Amino acid sequence: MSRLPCVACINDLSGYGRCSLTTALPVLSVLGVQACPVPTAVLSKHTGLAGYAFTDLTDFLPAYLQSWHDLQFDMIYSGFLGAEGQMNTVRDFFITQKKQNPHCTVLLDTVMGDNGKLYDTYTPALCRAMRTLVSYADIITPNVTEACLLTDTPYHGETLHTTEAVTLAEQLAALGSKAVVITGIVREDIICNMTYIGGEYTFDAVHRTKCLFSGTGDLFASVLCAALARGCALPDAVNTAGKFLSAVTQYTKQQGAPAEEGLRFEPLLRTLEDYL
Ligand code: PXL
Repeated sequence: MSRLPCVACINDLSGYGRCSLTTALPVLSVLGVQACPVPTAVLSKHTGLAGYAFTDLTDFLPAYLQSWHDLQFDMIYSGFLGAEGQMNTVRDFFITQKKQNPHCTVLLDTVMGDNGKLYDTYTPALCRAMRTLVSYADIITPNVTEACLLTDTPYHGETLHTTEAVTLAEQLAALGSKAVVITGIVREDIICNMTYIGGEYTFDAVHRTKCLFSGTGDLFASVLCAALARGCALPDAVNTAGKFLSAVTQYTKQQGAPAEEGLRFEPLLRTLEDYL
């Protein structure tokens, strides 16, 4: 009996605002990948929207993942973490899954902030813990803000020259991840996503809309994850994610949607397979 690729998705559940699990689950499903959610926190809406209610699920996480000890995943996709105390539980899950299945790929989206600022619930201790988690990952997908935070590099905007991007990628790889994808590097009229593996780098350029919608990184990482789970090579998966994000961002801008409501990916979801 053939089986579908199966991914454990460690992320928060935000009721409103199109980010984290509400983005990951439909994207993986539409590409025929089984998505198994591991909620790290429940929020009524994402932290960029005023007055959100938040429950951290740190205490529930060990029992949740322990109950999966007999399951094997092709990939683990980890995103927003609710608190510093979750790091060891998540790390142990990476380790036990890799022991059971050496081919299990860990995609760590190092969600911490954007535009030079930390997200509301992220503390310096949580950022330090994220840095430790990087050493257990196969692929990390920091944006420019997160790449700077992880490497203690002063942040001076989303524009990076090639030499700066390569230096950041080298420093990130030195933290222990096999591959690094730095997302959202700004270059006048284009946005570049840089893939760095084994000392080699490629830049993948897409159209820049100059609008920053909430959950953009989550949509990018979710498409990347689904493409990888279906067997795409990393540079191809980055290309697919970049092209789809560009189309969705242009569509959302045309619709005049408020940035904090997130990307209107729903009407384009059924076209996602065409970008592979
Ligand atoms: O898009 C990243 C993200 C994920 N989860 C929550 C967030 C954010 C960004 O604001 O608030 C809860």
